[in-house]
Amino acid sequence: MGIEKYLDVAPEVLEAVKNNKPVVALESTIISHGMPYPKNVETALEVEKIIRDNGAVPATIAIINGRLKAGLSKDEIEYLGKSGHNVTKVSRRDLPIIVAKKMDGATTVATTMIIAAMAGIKIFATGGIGGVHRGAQKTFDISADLDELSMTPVTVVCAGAKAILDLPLTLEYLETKGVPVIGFKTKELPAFYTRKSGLGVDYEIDTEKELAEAIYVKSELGMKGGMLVTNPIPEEYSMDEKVINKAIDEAIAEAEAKGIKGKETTPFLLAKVKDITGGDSLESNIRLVYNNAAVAARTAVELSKLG
Ligand code: PSU
Ligand code: MN
Repeated sequence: MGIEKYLDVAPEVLEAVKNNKPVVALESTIISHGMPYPKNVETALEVEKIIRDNGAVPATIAIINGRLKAGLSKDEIEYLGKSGHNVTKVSRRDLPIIVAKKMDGATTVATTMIIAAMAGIKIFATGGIGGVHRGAQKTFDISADLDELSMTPVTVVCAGAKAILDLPLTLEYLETKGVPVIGFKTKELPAFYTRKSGLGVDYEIDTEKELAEAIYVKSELGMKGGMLVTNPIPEEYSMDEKVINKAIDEAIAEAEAKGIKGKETTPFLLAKVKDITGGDSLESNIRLVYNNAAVAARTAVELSKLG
């Protein structure tokens, strides 16, 4: 009995993986919990198109009726986008329960990595990852995404981490866990809506070919875990630092006042920041995801050449 008992890989994705052709995984919590309908669905479909335009096959990942899915249909993406917060946000700890109960689930970065690895996919594009939350010294709120990066061999291309997190502590945690943090064409950790955070990354890599070489070597060495590629938002879409930081501070204060905790925290903060900035942050968010999808697809193309 193999993993097929639980996992459905779309035919196109299966064919590509078997023949070492480029594939890029995509998460679904960003669709259900990260953006409002219908922009979330439009974005998810456009991201798939960008991946194709850059020479790779997209595999959006989710759980439908308890089946792990690598590669969704348009209807399934539409369904997750429309369901929004009514669909369960599934991180590592939730996965077996949702499968056993034959429920639907939107996969976080952590769970998308798990399912991508099961399907043989090595690269994954998203917007932002979870991290060490501000105040984690007291709350212990550290996203399962970080431990997953230390365990599961999938490279995640993101735009850095949102300042809703404690960025210095997030970098420290990744260092402790042995996760390489790479700046794509930058020495500085990008802060999602803005290109700069004032914090250095471990390494700057300037081409997709060199990214692919690093991924290839890690896998040849049999080292567990993935890598984090941080790709700054294009200049023309980046936000004013003061505006976004003020919105984040307000959102965090409201979350504290309302006693928001656990898995609700990240979706709450994302929605609040969007409301406070009158939708400007959503436009930036969409543009940086497109940018990450293109880099991930081109890296997947280079990786497939290495064998
Ligand atoms: N950060 C974003 N957008 C997102 C998320 C994070 O800028 O959509 C989502 C991702 O799915 C990520 C998850 O894996 O939130 C992290 O949630 P938590 O902090 O509860 O682990
Ligand atoms: Mn958390």
